[in-house]
Amino acid sequence: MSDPDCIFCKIAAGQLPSNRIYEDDELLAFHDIHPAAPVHFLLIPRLHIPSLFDVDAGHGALLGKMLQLVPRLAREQGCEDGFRTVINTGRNGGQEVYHLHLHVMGGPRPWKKQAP
Ligand code: DGP
Repeated sequence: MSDPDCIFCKIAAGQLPSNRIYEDDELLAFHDIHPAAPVHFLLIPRLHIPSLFDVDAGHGALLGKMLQLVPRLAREQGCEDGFRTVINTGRNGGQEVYHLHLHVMGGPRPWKKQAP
């Protein structure tokens, strides 16, 4: 299920451009448009889940697949010395885009900006 007003659903559908680094039938990863680190990409499910608040037991396999994919993609993007993962959730969590996404940030420190 997708939301026609959601920018990440549009990116997943190819209706908006993105710099993709991975995709399969359930997940998509692409570079963040405002990188906060030398490597900064987002991993999203194609399924429109607005936030971590909306996750339930039926999403367990999908979330597990996302987490399993993170270290592989991080290594492929050059984060051999480690990386940071962030899921901003809700207004007080600083979430800006209401389609569940996992930030992966890494690369040589110090990073120029405060990470999201
Ligand atoms: P947040 O919801 O605060 O966890 O962060 C949303 C992130 O999404 C933010 O770092 C910028 C990024 N972003 C927003 N719009 C676009 C877009 O159209 N393309 C890409 N590649 N990234 C986007």
